[in-house]
Amino acid sequence: MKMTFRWYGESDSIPLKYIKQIPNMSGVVTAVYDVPVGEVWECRKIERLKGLCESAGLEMEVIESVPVHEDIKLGKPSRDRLIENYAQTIENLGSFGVKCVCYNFMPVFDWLRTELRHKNSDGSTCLCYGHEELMKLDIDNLHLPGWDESYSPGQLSRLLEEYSSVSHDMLFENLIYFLEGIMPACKKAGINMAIHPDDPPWDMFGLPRIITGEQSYDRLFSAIADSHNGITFCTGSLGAGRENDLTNMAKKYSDRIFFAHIRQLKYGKGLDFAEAGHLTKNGDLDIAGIVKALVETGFDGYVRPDHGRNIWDEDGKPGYGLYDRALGATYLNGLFEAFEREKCGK
Ligand code: DNO
Repeated sequence: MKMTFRWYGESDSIPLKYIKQIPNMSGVVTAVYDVPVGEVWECRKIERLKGLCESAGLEMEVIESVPVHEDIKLGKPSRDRLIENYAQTIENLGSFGVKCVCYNFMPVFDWLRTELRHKNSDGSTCLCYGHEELMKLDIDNLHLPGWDESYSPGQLSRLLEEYSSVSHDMLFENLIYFLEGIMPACKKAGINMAIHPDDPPWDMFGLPRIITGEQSYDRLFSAIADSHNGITFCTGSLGAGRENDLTNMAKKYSDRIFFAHIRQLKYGKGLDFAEAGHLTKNGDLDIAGIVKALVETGFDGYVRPDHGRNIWDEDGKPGYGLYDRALGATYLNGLFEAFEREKCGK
């Protein structure tokens, strides 16, 4: 495996130098952030980003994310031009040594939480999801933590309206249409596509969500068998769906897991959850069991510690501070080392 760390580009408050100092960091997971969704990422922008990473001694082999335009998800006529642009971006990324692209197919919203700075009794803060609170939000006047800046109220209600006639099956067909369109570019560029699961893995505000667990993956791989079609195994997103058996899934899809986001959750009442430190004993997900399953099945992809808490009075981007993710990386490095040694009988 290759241990990586998410870096939000030059506006990230965490310097690349600090990331490089975390033990066993091979590279960063990043993106070009100043290109509107749907437009081609020009080579000069990719080259510049790669240059920044490399001069800090870090690789740039994983991109998270190249966002998918809503028209592609909605299956609008404009999608063909947008898919061509996406394919061109893939080719451009491939020419700079990128090997894996993480993306998602969630309509309108990406991840959703109701609280970004929940105070824990030890003084740390974490992200939380409260289902009742979410249900109480006024759909015609939505203000979501982390999302207010993303859409104007007018844009948001137009989009929600457009999705009202899109069923789960239609959204899935639109995903397949998209993947069929970009697979030739992926082959040419040597890039693996790693779809991120829906976070959390259930419908929201009447919007369909289709990457939620085993059934979704079976359907995805039977529709597109191409070996460049794979997944980002995000333990926190999938783990919020309590029916998902993550250890089994890690085994079952090992050869399709190109990228693993590893983080811990503590379940609350109903569908509620709070994010926790990465250790297995800090929450309800069997992090050690998942890593063991990955190692035993020969997983050879990229890993990153996912959301951390804000600790030691750090005022970091929620989920993406330095300290707790660095601790998470160190814990995960230890687990991988131990299980890898065990595997080769040392
Ligand atoms: C949140 C992340 C997601 C993820 C995208 C991938 O912290 O896990 O925003 O980057 O869904 O496309």
